[in-house]
Amino acid sequence: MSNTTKTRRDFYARLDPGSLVPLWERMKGLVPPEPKNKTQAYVWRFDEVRPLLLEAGDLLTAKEAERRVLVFENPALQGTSRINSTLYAGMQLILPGETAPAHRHVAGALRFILESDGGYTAVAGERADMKRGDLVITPGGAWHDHGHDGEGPCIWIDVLDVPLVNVFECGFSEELGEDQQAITKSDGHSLAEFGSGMLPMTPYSPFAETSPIFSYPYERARDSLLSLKKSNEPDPYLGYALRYANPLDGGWVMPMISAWLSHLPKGMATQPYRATDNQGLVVSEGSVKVDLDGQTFELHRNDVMALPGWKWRTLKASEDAILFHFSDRSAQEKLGIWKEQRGNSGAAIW
Ligand code: GTQ
Repeated sequence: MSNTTKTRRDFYARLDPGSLVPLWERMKGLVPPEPKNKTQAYVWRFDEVRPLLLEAGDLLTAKEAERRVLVFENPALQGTSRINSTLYAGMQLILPGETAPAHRHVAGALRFILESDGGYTAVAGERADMKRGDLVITPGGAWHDHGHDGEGPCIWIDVLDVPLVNVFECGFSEELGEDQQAITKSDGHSLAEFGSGMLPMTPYSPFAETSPIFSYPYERARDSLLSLKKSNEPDPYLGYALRYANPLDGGWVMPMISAWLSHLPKGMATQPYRATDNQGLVVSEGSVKVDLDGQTFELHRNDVMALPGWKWRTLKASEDAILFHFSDRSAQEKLGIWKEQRGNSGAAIW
């Protein structure tokens, strides 16, 4: 060891008891020249997860579990309950006659329904049926419970901004003490009031920064998405895409989670694209090949994939595909830090 090194080491050792560290030893890690994302690209196959979730259905009731969910924990983020660096996701099961009791938390949630015949969720006094492909959101702070009046298992994907809330260490949660909250509004009320292209004469925001519409039915979303084909060319980087919007400000559906749908017609291959948001996707229809930094993943109906931010990606549809996407883009945009790059031409992005 050279004398300089030894002198420096001795100096650092004397800083330590005073809770001081020399920035110059940390600088590169602290302020990286470009994003280094810890998330591992990973696929959860529906065919493998579903039987395990049904097994959990035999082991305990939804009420006992409070929420009977298998958490998608990214293999590179073990112990953190995160699907990627900033978001929580899991697959939830409710069986006929069960309820997941009413509770509320600061974290916001979205749910993308995979399988349901008679499942429903109640949010802030309104009930919404859950049907395959519907997006149902639970704004932070809103009471919510889930139930099932129908047949067969009801299965959906949960995405929550819990990790971000916990970075700020401002999470609260509370149980109502009842299986179900009181229903005070008619079914479809929020969609009628805010989601028909019209708005109340005196706009108000029942859920602060989150969209006042809490159920976005698949049928409508899918029709809109596929209608684009009649008059538009697909975006070469994204395919045909529409995002779930907050009608009050035109922004994303939730303040910390973005959600959108894309459609890739059979044979379409997207051009190289990358963005800083931590993403996930669910295959709603068809099959798709995702190439991420040279690694290829084949995804089929209901498979779920974690996508790290800032890695080059292309998508190829082996058959007509509809994908549900979620990410922390909404939070990044609000904080002014989101960036994207379309095409790897080497052009500077900032
Ligand atoms: O349905 O309220 O996957 O509170 C994790 C936490 C679902 C829910 C989750 C939750 C919920």
